[in-house]
Amino acid sequence: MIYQLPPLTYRYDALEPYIDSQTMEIHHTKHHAGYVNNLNKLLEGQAKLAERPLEEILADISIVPEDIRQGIRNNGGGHLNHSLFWHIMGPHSGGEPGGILGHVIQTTFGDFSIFKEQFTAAAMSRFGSGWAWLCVDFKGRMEVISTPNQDSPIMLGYRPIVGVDVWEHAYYLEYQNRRAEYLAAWWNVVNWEKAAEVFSHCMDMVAKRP
Ligand code: MN3
Repeated sequence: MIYQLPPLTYRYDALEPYIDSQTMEIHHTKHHAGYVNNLNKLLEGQAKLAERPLEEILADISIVPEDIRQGIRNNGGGHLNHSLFWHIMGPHSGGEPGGILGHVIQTTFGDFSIFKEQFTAAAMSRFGSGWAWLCVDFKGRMEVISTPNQDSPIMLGYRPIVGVDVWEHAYYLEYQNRRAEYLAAWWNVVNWEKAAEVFSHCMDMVAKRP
């Protein structure tokens, strides 16, 4: 499969003042595009591997030939992680999720504010580059986790619902080293309706698992 950079469904300046336009544009057209291009290069001449869904490859990275394994891990993870990141953000967003997603967050963590604290703590304590995630495990249980570099939660047996990029390229232009400020602002661009669709899809996948 030839991977393509997914277009954003909103403008680069749509997340202002929380995430600035220049950061969005560089992040999408340079960083994410770079992962996609590298992934396609790595898969050249790997017809059998390339026909498997990326999720499946990352779920069992040992199937990847050793000489391209780390590259697939970094660039395949980077592609999946960013695709979800753009999808669950948007203008006129923030607040708290309603519906089943809101209910499950409440029953899992006690309260939305406790979830938010745990998620922020996971994002703050990630040393160097990586991500914080709200995930479900193979039984559909909700959990907050963090991954280094571009590792995908899929590599650990989770399905990601919401993730925040804490690589410095995600916030340095606007917030410099102030990750806490970026995270505080980021909650305002989380599109919980989109997250609810992702959650529903994840729970369908969990239900279909033998
Ligand atoms: Mn990034």
